[in-house]
Amino acid sequence: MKKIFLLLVSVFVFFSCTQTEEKPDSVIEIKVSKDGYSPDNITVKQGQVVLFRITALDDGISAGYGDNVGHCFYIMPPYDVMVKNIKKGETKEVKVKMVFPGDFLFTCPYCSGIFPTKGDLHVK
Ligand SMILES: [Cu+2]
Repeated sequence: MKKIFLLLVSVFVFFSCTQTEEKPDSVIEIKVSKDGYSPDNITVKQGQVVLFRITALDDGISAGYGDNVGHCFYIMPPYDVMVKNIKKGETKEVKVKMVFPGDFLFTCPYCSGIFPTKGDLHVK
């Protein structure tokens, strides 16, 4: 039982260490709208700290889901980085340490079922 707890704690620490306050090595500007993300194909170097700056050009599905407005920038696990509620004209930032190599999807959980708000992130 104790082992399982320790495993869960270490998994949590492991996952949450991708978001960082370290100085970024590079900055990537992304626009998101009903037409999707631009760029929607991004390659970064493993081990670098990347500052993602995401600007919403529209409000997406807008007032459909209560407090959920605008678009999101969600990098799927193991990164599991979520930037929520980026409203039209707004820019939000997140710094991510690119610890895991491979190909990952980023998406907007609010509207990716309706609009092509999906992109590929390659960590090499
Ligand atoms: Cu969206």
